Amino acid sequence: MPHAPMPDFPAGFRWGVSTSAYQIEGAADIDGRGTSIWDTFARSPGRIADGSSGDVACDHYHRYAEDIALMAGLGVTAYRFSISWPRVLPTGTGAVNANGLDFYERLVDGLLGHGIDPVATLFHWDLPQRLEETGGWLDRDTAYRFAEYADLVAARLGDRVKLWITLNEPFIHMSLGYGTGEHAPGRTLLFDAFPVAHHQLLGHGLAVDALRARSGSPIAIANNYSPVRPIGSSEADVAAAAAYEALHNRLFTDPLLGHGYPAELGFDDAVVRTGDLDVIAAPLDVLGVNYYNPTGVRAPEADSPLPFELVPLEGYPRTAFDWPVAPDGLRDLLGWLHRRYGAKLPPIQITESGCAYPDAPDAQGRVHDPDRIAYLDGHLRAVRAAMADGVDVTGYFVWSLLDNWEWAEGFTKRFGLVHVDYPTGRRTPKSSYAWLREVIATARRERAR
Ligand code: IFM
Repeated sequence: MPHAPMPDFPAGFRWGVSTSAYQIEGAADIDGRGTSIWDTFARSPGRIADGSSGDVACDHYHRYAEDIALMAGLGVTAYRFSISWPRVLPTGTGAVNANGLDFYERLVDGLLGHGIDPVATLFHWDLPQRLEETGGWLDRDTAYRFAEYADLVAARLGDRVKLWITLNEPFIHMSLGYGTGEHAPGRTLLFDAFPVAHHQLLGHGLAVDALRARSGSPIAIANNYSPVRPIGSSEADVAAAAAYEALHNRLFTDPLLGHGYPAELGFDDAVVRTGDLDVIAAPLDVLGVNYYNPTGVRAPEADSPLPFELVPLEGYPRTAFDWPVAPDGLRDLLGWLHRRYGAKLPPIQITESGCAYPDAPDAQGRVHDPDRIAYLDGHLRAVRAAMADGVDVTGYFVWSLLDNWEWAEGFTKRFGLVHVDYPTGRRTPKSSYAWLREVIATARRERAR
């Protein structure tokens, strides 16, 4: 087992695990939940690698108490989950499903009863299908519906949720959902998907206002970042790397932190109305950073529709997703955010960090996942090193508590600290769970001294 003793983390550092509603809850047609774009997408032939859906997933809707007990056993101080918009508002707007709000209230109260801070994400990609039928995030109106939904949730839970996260990875939702069509709702607009970026950000800004009016708790957004590694040093390669940097790492963060949209992307910004950028730049208390891997980029072929080409990075171990394991990328990324945004950068929490491996029980029913231990060890050290470099990082959430339904990959990718046997729902903590429990216990003991 690794490794040298983990460097100390300061008192108050938040130790957490993350999940999202559609990936774990199941209960898709139960207690009045409406249909989301992911129900529709997953039920369409050929969309999901193993033909599965999140209809049952980890059945967390019924097993949430068992999952809270697993978190308590792990010793985390926070749990990041997402609220399913169609479970609360089945058609996205209008009539409220009381059962939906009741479920999240039971979850939140159960967490608080175990001393675990509830961290609630309001949108983790499961848009109500009825809103997709009126244009989804291509339609400005969806931003206003999102703010109403935020207001409704905060009216019920605003006194108990300890950190709000408006959107999860709006870049991924825009690019895979509306750009390339690999995710729901399956649109293939490429660069014409820009209105989706703007309307998500507008929804975020409007939701920040609604949340502030109802809740004294801090507010964040969780962005996905990937440090860019230029492949080649020609002028064209450097320009390609800068274009990808602007798209992946700056498109959302620049306007959130008051810089407006990166001009070099040359988007048609006809959808941006006077005052929108001020709404979007509403002060944030925390920046959520989801990090998985760096990206290699070089100049595209002459006939490419894109201003860059993505290239696999050599020389790193790889996860089951074939993503390079590169903790140095996390330290670089945190340093880049710190340098680029300076005083405008709020404290950071790593809202997702994790890896998929094909973990399976051995003959004794134990699940050994040494690669995940090495992954988490490396990434925690990278966070600590960035903090020593001067970056204000106040928490780290592992993706994920449980093996779960991994979007277009279905059940084929396991990210959990806890193994899930999908046919029975049985949970088995992996060796990474025991390892992390020790890390957290040691850190919390140290800070109690
Ligand atoms: O499972 C996803 C999660 O929903 C969003 N961030 C990346 C994870 C792993 O792909």
